[in-house]
Amino acid sequence: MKIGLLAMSGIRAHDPELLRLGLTLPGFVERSRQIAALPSLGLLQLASATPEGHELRYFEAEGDGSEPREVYDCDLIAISTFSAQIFEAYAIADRLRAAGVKVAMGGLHVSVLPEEAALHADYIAIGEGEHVWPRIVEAAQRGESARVFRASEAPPVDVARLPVPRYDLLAQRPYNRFTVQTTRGCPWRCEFCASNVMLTQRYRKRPVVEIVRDIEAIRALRPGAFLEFADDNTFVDKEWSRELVRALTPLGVRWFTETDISVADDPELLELLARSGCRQLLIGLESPDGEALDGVELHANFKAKRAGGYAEAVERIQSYGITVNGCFVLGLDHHDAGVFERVQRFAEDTGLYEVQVTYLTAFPGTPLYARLMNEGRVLEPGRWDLCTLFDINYRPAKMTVDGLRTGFHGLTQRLYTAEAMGRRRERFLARHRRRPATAGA
Ligand code: B12
Repeated sequence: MKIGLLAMSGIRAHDPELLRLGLTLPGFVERSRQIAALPSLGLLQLASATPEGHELRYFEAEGDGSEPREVYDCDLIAISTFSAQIFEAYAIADRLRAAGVKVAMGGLHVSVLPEEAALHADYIAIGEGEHVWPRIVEAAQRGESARVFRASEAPPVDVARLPVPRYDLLAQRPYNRFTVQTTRGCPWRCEFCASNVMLTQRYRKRPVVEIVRDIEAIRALRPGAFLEFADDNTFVDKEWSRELVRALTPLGVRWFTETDISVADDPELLELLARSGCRQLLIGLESPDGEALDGVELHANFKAKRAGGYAEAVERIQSYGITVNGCFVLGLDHHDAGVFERVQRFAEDTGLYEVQVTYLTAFPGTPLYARLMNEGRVLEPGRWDLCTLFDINYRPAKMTVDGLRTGFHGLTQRLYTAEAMGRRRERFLARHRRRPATAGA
């Protein structure tokens, strides 16, 4: 069969005022441009699990949500889904099926809403795809009727034995940033998190040699490529982390990842990170105040417990010359209209190199979504296109929707001007006397 892998890349947001601001705020635009162009690792991973004897091609949907014409030459198209673009993905799937092309869908969104997806696709995958994908390919080849495939009904995916993702399928495309996965899952359960934790219950680390193998495959294809780890939380196991970072150092790669604040607890790891080509650590601080974080992480109240030490931890990490991108979720239940000022002050006082602000968002399948639905606080249930992190899809507890929006706009205007960014950079240099290695470099 001719099999097409269709990625829906790019950034999504609808709020017109924020979009207007985005066009004029350097900090916002820069990061969006960098990340918008990432390929779909999920699909490349499926490609490497495809049974022999099929012709494989990788496609990207266009920015306007339309599909390239060549997808209609395929017998089967695999689409990977996030909530924000799900309606575009369904529309493409409907057109493909009307033209007689079989459609398989998987990924975060359809894994939590398979019944909805079944209205648009022939085959739906729930959970990790490596073991169900070959079954889907066989079903399509035999012309089997539509059905749902659950990862839980196949043997568990062993992340210690993943084949190299088929990066080679991207050879003709102008990517210069690639994703590599080093871990799956996260030990924490933040109420709002709609990430890999939805697909896998346990936190799993890959063998360092295999991660290096994957990076070598990228380097062979595109020497000098920038790497982003597609992890939820990379440095949970500090011993394994040190082993990983030691192995990355001689490769001379530039890379970026997401982790939790406990990375600050390990001076040896920080020293290794500083020499490893790590350009930036993105850390979900979520809120400057511990009170607002109480109960947000459902297993051990991790975030609330650590919040008191945030400032010191950020200072320690950055003192090694590693820039921190501190992420804040605006609109938590304890957040009142003073939160915008508090986030800005925190960023100023701690000397955070970079700040990312997004709205609290009720993603389908999350504990937050269930709670807010129960409380009647989800605005327009089913409007998955609002799940962008830059649009509001729920009623905040201590602010109006408009208050949250206006405060957020004001904060972005203050955080992302060229002057504010320059100030953060200068302060980093002055305090740490090291040239920051940035994620864009
Ligand atoms: C890299 C990345 C991106 C890249 C994606 C590139 C791409 N085309 O895939 C870019 C920068 C484009 C991106 C954009 C956005 N992202 Co993003 N992104 C990530 C990130 C960091 C890693 C994703 C990844 O590669 N995972 C690793 C792969 C191996 O896993 P996977 O994709 O889930 O695939 C596995 C299974 O799902 C399954 N599978 C997947 N697809 C299919 C298809 C079939 C047919 C089958 C059988 C199986 C299958 O098999 C795979 C292997 O097991 C995650 C956070 C994270 N740590 O996961 C956020 C994340 C996915 N992003 C998120 C969001 C919100 C966005 C944006 C809306 C942000 C914005 N405002 O624009 C946009 C969405 C735009 C869009 N086009 O839809 C959310 C999504 C939540 C949700 N439920 O939808 C996440 C989880 C971050 C978060 N915690 O909020 N993102």
